[in-house]
Amino acid sequence: MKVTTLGQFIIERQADFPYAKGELSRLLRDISIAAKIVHREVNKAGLVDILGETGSTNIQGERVKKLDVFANEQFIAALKAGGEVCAIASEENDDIIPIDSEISKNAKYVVAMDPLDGSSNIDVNVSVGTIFSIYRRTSLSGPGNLEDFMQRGTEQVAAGYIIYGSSCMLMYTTGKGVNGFTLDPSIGEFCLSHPDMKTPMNGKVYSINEGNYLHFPDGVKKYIKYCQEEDKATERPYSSRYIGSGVADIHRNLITGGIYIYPTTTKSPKGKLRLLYECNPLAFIVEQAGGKATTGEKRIMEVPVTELHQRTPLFLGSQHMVDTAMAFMQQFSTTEKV
Ligand code: P6P
Repeated sequence: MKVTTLGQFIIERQADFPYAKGELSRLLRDISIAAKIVHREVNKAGLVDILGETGSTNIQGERVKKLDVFANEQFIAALKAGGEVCAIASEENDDIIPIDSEISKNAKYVVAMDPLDGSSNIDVNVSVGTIFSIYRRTSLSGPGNLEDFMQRGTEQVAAGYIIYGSSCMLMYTTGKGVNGFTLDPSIGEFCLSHPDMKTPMNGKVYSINEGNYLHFPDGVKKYIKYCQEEDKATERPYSSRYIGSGVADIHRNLITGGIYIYPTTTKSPKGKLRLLYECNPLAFIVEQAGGKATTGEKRIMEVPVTELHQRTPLFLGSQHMVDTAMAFMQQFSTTEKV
């Protein structure tokens, strides 16, 4: 079977962008380099001397960083070295990271990322992921600024995620479909394994932390009960699958069909997930695969971005399931006043 590496694929697809001079291609390559380094460390996390606890030191005598800090540093370093971005926003950093270097002086892009989503699962050997979103800068020159990130999800140039699971996969879109690549560690290359991915219009899996049930909006409570009813015609009850690592739940649902919901709760009155570097990139991917991503009321990618770490409720996955959940929200959406 012909092996197409991520690098080959990006170059082949560069023709999709007549004006592209290779910057976006190089940017995606920079991300994949960091992903390979993070994959190597995540895979070893079970070993005592590198378990993600700060304060311990590894055999080189370096202070061992928690893996999410390590991942953050790797992606920042790779993006800085690549010279294609003028600023970075990260879940790990309160403020944006402006990049002001000679090689980045003509950079056209900014990257928003969650370097290691679900990192609390590392110590129990559960899959985790990196989520990234790429925008064209709106500022004219010099280091990027906060305004460069205050763009709706519809303005994304590209988005994707890496899942560090039983295999390491990189999924991305530039607005012309979704393609998935699996890392072949024997050659150190991401190889095309899921060309032009499409998510089923319907599914039989719902993913939500039902521990928060009491504090969900009524529409969500009603939808959960709908999922649990016996009804052969619609193949209910559905299965409840919740890993607690969003990238893992969403990746599974993308392939099998399903819905992931993180609604408002008492603890998270605006929802828990972050709009800029979790919900918008995941929404871009899922929409490009034929799915849907909303706040329960409106399209995620049309929500105005006004703060770097802005939170939003998220209903994401198979189109018919999101539509049904939204219908319940519409009918009963007395979001519990918190
Ligand atoms: P809870 C991880 O922290 C995350 O952002 C998502 O990846 C995950 O689905 C969710 O939060 C888990 O949150 O409140 O259910 O533990």
